[in-house]
Amino acid sequence: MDTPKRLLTIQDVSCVGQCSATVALPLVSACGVECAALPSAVLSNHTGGFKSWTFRDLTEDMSGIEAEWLKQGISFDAFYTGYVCEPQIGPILSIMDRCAAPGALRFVDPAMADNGRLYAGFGPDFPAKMARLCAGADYVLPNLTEAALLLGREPVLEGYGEKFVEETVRGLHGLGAKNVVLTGVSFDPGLLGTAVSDGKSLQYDFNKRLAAMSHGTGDVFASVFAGAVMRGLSALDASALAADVVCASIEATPPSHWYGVCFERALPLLVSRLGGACAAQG
Ligand code: PXL
Repeated sequence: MDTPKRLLTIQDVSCVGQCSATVALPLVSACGVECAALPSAVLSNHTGGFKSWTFRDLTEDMSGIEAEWLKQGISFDAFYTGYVCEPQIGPILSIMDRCAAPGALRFVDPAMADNGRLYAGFGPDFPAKMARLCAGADYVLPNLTEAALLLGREPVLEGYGEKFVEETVRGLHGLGAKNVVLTGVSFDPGLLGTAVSDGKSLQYDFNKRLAAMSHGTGDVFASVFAGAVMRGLSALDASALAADVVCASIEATPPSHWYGVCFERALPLLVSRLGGACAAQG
């Protein structure tokens, strides 16, 4: 029997809110990949729509945890970062450098903004700091707002064409990212999709646009994408699977459930799709 891959996710634990680590742990696990978690902070709930929250910064624990892993020879086949704060970027880069198994992959979701705006709590100079993390990424997964901010531009959310997407993707490669997975792309009001680029070719995947706007869908997407790539799917196939899981999660979420998506109800779909895809690869 082969040894399962081990991925380390580094992002906050929002105790309530179905985002970050509480989404990554079940979804990466459902992909058949071991998911270790380094919480960057603990919040009572996420900052997107709740009126208030508590926030405990865990930056100062990071170097001790890293030292312990080095002492024990613990390493990871992949790293997946999400919502993190500026002081954590240096310690995260150190962990990625020193606790990497040979060939370890880096998935960076620069979770900091959506719908044209930074999340509460991030200042205007944060995107430039996040760009440091993106520079070493094997896969960077911004939405359109995050991509613009990483490039020091005003977000453009509608009225653009393929040239704009190509130029944005080129800019993200210019930061140093090997593969770019740009989410929230739309050329047709009825369709919403993803642009996937390895720096040589750019491909698109589109799904029907769903009416509901939902928190945490970026985290669902990135978690499934990272897990699926670790299971051997191509970036385009992983992206298509992640988008299908996001759509199924949104469709399974009642309107009264405003703070996240009911991704739990899409777990059977994920397991069956990935099991089949990976069995077919041998
Ligand atoms: O889903 C992104 C996210 C993650 N973590 C925290 C957040 C948000 C979005 O608002 O507030 C704490």
